[in-house]
Amino acid sequence: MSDPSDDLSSAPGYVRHARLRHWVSDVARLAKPDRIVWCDGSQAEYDRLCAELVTSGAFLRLNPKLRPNSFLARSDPGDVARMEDRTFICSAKQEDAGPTNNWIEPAQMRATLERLFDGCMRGRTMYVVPFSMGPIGSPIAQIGIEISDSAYVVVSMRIMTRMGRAVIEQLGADGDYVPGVHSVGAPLPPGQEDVRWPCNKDDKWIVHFPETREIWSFGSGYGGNALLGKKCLALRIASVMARDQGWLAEHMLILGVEAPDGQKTYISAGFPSACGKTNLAMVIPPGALKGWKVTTIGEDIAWLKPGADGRFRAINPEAGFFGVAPGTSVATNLNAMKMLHANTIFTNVALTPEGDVWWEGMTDTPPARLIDWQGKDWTPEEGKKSGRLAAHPNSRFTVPAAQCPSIDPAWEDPSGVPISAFLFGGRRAATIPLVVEAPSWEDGVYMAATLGSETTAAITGKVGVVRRDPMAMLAFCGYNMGDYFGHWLEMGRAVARPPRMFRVNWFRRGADGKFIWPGFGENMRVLKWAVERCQGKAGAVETPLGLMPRWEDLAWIGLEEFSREQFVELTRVDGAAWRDELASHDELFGKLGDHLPAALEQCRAALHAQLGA
Ligand code: SAT
Ligand code: MN
Repeated sequence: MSDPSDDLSSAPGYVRHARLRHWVSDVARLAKPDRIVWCDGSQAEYDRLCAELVTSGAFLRLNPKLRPNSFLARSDPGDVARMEDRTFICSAKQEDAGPTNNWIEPAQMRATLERLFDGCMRGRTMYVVPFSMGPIGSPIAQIGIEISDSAYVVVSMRIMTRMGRAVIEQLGADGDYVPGVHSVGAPLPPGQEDVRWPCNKDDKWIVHFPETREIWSFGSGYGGNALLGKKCLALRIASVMARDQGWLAEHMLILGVEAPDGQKTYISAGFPSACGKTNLAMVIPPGALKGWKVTTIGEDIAWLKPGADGRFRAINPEAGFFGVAPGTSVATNLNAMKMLHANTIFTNVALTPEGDVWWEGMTDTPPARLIDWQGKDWTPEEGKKSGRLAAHPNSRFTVPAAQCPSIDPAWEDPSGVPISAFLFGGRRAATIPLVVEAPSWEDGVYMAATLGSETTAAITGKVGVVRRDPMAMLAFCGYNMGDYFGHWLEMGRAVARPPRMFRVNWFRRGADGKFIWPGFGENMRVLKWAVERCQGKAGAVETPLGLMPRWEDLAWIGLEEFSREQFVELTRVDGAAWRDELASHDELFGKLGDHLPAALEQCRAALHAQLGA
């Protein structure tokens, strides 16, 4: 076999970028694939790759009558979520990665990568995937090139990003791009049949070099580990660019709220993975709130730049949604259910005998018979007995954003939408009230910096323990968390009209252990209050934590069964619990040393005093 890396002309004629061609052949020389394919992003290429994945057994074509042009992929049971303990920020100085990131000295890491990637694509195809995060040509967008030996990654990237030839043309002869190299880390010896989901069982690495803006990912084919445009580029690398260039790259949804008078307010909201960002981004207001409408711009990531009008302008850098399937139903997220009608890749959900998909929470009663996410027979009775779930709790759908019924007409506006409010929330069974507005930008940054959440299945590790997840960026901030807080403080001064800041908690539980707040569509009541606060229309009361709505400040029409007593329980500030809460803020802040901005120390001292703690 000839060595494809010797042949620089493997690049199509439209690739005029010499540096890019050289980088691709350098990677090929190291990884030694059997062949190189430059992806053009066409529908024909997507269809061909999906057909190949069906033939190889990696994809199952769903019943075209029920779910046209859609597929089911089942991953290796050891490769089902992001792996934070295998994620590294390899800045030149450890201090720049900070205490919240894993760090390895760059030269040492490069030596490890050389060893791992040497020959890792043998027997496989090396795909070159040009992609744009953000509308191609937008002043807020960034271009990346992902090299991957996974066709699953290629078809997923075509949904999640603007991918293909148009991006190469935008790059021209010398445009800047973020290079990312991804391998499943499973070379295929000649004559050996491939497995359904190749990955490396022993070795997984998700590596970032922030100074040189490079990404290397080895061993996993799943989600944010492998689709390098998402958490790796759009958050970890972009957060560093944003620090250097004066903007924000955040783990936030973007939604539009239209009031009955037609006035539109855009809100960006940060929640940790699997805390309902997708549901909130597509929320359908309760019918009783006549004339209120919500539109969707993004459901995971927001890039925000100070605009000429003195406000942050936000874009969703992605073009698709990689959402958590379990819990999604016509009751919890009708827009999502509609958007998944076709052209969707499902990963690790269950399969019905009719050739459609199912997951826990999709319907109240599960189908009588299913094939579970690992391809085994499953019945509700057996599932109940063994506790075995039909769909993996971090099973996902990958779907074009344009299919979302609530997609905002401006979602691809290259200049972004103006943001009036930031919301931050986590999953907290106790202590944190329904909603608090920060009295100042500094207080808001403090609130966001001390965000805590119970961990979910979106990451490997223990589920349900509270951890500090500042701005929902713990796993995604590509530099020192203390410096990141400083950057946030500074960005509030970089715009004439900084957004108002709110902290929310949909997940508080009562004495009976049940959620107090009905959540989902009813969250609209909180959005409405936030919007009316921005417009100077809604009232609030000062509390030791900040500004909170009184009962009469929220709209209750259509939710008459929710009592004042429940509202009191939902918004109660429990002094003893807050003393513990503040102590746990110390835990995080203590780690940051002299990188912790003094303004946040002052906020904490003020809060101590307010609470009499
Ligand atoms: O990082 S993923 O894209 O796998 C999903 C998430 O954790 O939000
Ligand atoms: Mn996310």
